[in-house]
Amino acid sequence: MFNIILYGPPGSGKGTQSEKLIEAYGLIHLSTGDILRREIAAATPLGLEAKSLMDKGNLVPDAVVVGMISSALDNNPHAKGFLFDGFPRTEAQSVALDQLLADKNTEIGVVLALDVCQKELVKRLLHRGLTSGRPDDVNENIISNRIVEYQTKTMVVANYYSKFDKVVHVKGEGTVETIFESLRSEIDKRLSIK
Ligand code: B4P
Repeated sequence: MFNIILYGPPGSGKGTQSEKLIEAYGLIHLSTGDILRREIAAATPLGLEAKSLMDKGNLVPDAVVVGMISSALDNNPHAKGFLFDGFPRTEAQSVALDQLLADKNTEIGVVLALDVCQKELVKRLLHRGLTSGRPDDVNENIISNRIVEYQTKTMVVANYYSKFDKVVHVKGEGTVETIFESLRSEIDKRLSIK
């Protein structure tokens, strides 16, 4: 099993690149943002709790997202590997994920970190906001709050995995195809030494 974390600030291209990576490597895509938005659309109690936080650009509680990921892992016992997109977003989520994977005798193979400057992030998200229908994409103050949440709570995730020599930085600016090729080359390097 080969498991990947696609890591980066809001708007760095995680969702975009995930679509291509799961197709290329036959991985199961686990996007906590997508799972939460499905819960919101279905108006479940979890979705209602998450909506008020997400609409403001705040993270939802660790226990909620860890529970969602735990169920998703249990529901896919024959997966070749998982692509985690937008998870983990705090150190507590990272520790919980490592434990969940260890319980299944597997681990994270690589953390691919997409580097994109803040000006470009805001531009992309506002542009997506024109059509996405996502309340967290339309307002520049909410986008700024998402970036602050990333800086204060999520940047530690890269430090955490750096201790295990698992983080690779990839330039997240340029065409979608060029970035995909860079990600692919980093994954293939790791797969060849497995
Ligand atoms: P997410 O759904 O993870 O949203 P995101 O950070 O905006 O990234 P996304 O993957 O959607 O965007 P992408 O960069 O691909 O999270 C939303 C919210 O859910 C969070 O704020 C939080 O409240 C909550 N949440 C989710 N997971 C959580 C967790 N683990 N813990 C707590 N809370 C959690 O793309 C952005 C735009 O850029 C797109 O329009 C795309 O077309 C464009 N783009 C991509 N690549 C490009 C390129 N190379 N050039 C130009 N544009 C590009």
